Amino acid sequence: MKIFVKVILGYAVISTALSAQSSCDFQIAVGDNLQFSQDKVVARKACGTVTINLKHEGKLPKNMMGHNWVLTHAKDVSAVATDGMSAGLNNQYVKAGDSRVIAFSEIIGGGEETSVSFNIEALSTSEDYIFFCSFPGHFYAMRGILDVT
Ligand SMILES: [Cu+2]
Repeated sequence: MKIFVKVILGYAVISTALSAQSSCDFQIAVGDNLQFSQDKVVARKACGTVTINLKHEGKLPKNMMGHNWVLTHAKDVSAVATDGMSAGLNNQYVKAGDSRVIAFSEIIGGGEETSVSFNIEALSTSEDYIFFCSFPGHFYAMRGILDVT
């Protein structure tokens, strides 16, 4: 009986880990350079809500090497990043009320973490979505694809 309980518990732990991984929750790391730890996120509409956990593993403060996670349609990246530049750090380098922005996190510096959740049901499986960092000058290098399935 004891063994049986252990097996059941073990299975529950493993299946919880697998479902968390496969995945409506994503871990993305950044550092003191212009790079996300992954350049592609594949997320399922069935998730309903998707959460991006962003962790800055570097040392530099956010006014020097800040990073965030901003999601737009591919066609809007440059315009949103340009408008974000003049919005300033206090606005997370995102223009206030920018309707082209699907989701964005705050800007974080070394040692900090943040997360952003968004509804994926409204997104289309046939469109191209890009995530990028809107810190001035970063969006050229810091970007990746959000693939909606
Ligand atoms: Cu950045």
